Amino acid sequence: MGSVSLKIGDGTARFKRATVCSSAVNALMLFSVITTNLFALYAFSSSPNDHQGYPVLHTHKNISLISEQVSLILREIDASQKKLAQMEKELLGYESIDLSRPNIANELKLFLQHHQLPLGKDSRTGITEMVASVGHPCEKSMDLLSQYMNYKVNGPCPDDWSLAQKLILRGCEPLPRRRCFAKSIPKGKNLSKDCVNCFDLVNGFENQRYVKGRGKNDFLIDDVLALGSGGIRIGFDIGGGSGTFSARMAERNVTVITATLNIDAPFNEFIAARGLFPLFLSLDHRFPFYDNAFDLVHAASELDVGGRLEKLEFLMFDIDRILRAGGLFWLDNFYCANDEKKRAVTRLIEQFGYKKLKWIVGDRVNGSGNSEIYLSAVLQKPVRV
Ligand SMILES: *[C@@H]1O[C@H](CO)[C@@H](O)[C@H](O)[C@H]1NC(C)=O
Ligand SMILES: *[C@@H]1O[C@H](CO)[C@@H](O)[C@H](O)[C@H]1NC(C)=O
Ligand SMILES: *[C@@H]1O[C@H](CO)[C@@H](O)[C@H](O)[C@H]1NC(C)=O
Ligand SMILES: CC(=O)N[C@H]1CO[C@H](CO)[C@@H](O)[C@@H]1O
Repeated sequence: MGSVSLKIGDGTARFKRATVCSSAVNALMLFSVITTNLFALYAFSSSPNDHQGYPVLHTHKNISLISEQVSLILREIDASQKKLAQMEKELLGYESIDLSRPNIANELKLFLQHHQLPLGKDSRTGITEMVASVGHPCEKSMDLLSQYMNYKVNGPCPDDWSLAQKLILRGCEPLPRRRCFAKSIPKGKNLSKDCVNCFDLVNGFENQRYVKGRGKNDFLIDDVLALGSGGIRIGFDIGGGSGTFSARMAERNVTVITATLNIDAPFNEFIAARGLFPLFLSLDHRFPFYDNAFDLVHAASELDVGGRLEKLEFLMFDIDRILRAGGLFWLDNFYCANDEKKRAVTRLIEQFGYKKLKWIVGDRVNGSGNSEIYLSAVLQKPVRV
C-alpha cells in the first residue's frame, strides 16, 4: 500500500488573514486536499483482488495516473488561489493606480510621478524620491478622478466642488493637487433641511447652544471647561456644523478647529466667515494632527459611521491619539438608535479606560413619535505609560 503526500506551494498549507476571500481559498484548498486523498485512498484500496498477480506493476501504473490527476488538481488550486487573491485585492482596493490605462488625465500622471531627489538619498530621512499621495480608493473611481484632473493648467478650475466632495466621500482622500485657480466666488448651494436654522445666528436657538441647555443631554460649555480645571486651550470639533461650538469657545479664549464637509450646505465658507478655523475633511481620513495635540475633542452624532462598530473603533483610536493625557472627550448627543447599539457603543468606549466625568443616557421623542436613545458624556483620557 503506498502513501500519497501532497505538496502545496512551499510544502505547507498557508493560512492568511481571516478575510472572506482567503477563508474561501483555505476552504477550497482543504476540500481539495481531502478529496484528492480520498481519491487516492479509494484507488489504492478498491478491488484488492485485482492486485494479485502483478501488484507492483499495476500499483505503479495507478500511481503515475493518480499523480497526474493530483498535479492537475494542484494546478487548478493554484490558479484559483491566484484568481481569488486578485479578487481580494480588487475588493479591498489595494491595487495601485495603473497609469498605463487609457483615458487617464495627463495631469494625474504628472502629479503621481515619482521624482528622484536631485542629490540622491537624504541621509537624515533615508528618502530617495518624492512621492505624491492620493487615496487608494481613488482606484475605484478612476473615471471621476480623471474628470477631476481634466482642467486647463494655469487656467480657472472647473466649478466642480461637488465632484471633489463626491470623491472624498468615496474614500478618495487625499485628492491629488491641481494646477488651476479656484473660483473666488462660490456658487450658491441649497441648505439641507437638517440645518436651516444652524445658519441663523439672530433668531432661533443656534446662538444659545452650549450656553443654555435644552435637556439633560445638553451639557454647557462652562461646566465642561470647569471639569478641565483651566487647562483647556485648544480643541477639535468633529462635524461641527456651522461652527457655533468653536465660536462659543473662542469667546472663552479656547481655539477650536472645526472639521466638516460641505454636505448640502456651505459649512466651510460659513465657519471661515465667522473668523473660525474650518477643516474640510471626512471622518475616514486620519486626523492631520500630531499625537496628544488637543486638550478637548468634541463630537456629536456625526461620529455615527453608518452603524459599523469597527469603523467607530478606528475613529475612537484616532481621537484618543490626538487627545493629550488628562484631556477631555465630549460626546454630545450621540445617536444610538436602540438599546443594543447603546450597549455596544458603551463597551467600545469603556475599553479606552477613560474616567467618566459625565455620562447621561436620555431618550428623545422624534418627529414620528418614536423614542430614540442619545448618549452624552464627558470623558477624561487617562495617563498611560
Ligand atoms: C437647489 O434646489 C433647486 C430645487 O430643489 C434645484 O433646481 C437646484 O439645482 C439646486 N441648486 C444646487 C446648487 O444644488
Ligand atoms: C480672553 O483673553 C483676553 C485677553 O487676554 C482677556 O482680556 C479676557 O478676559 C479673556 N476671556 C476669558 C473668558 O477668559
Ligand atoms: C423616528 O425614529 C424611528 C425609529 O428609530 C425612525 O424609523 C423614524 O424614521 C424616525 N423619524 C424621524 C422623523 O426622524
Ligand atoms: C485507473 C486505472 O488505471 N486503474 C487500474 C489499476 O490497476 C488495476 C489492476 O490492478 C487495473 O485493472 C485498473 O484499470
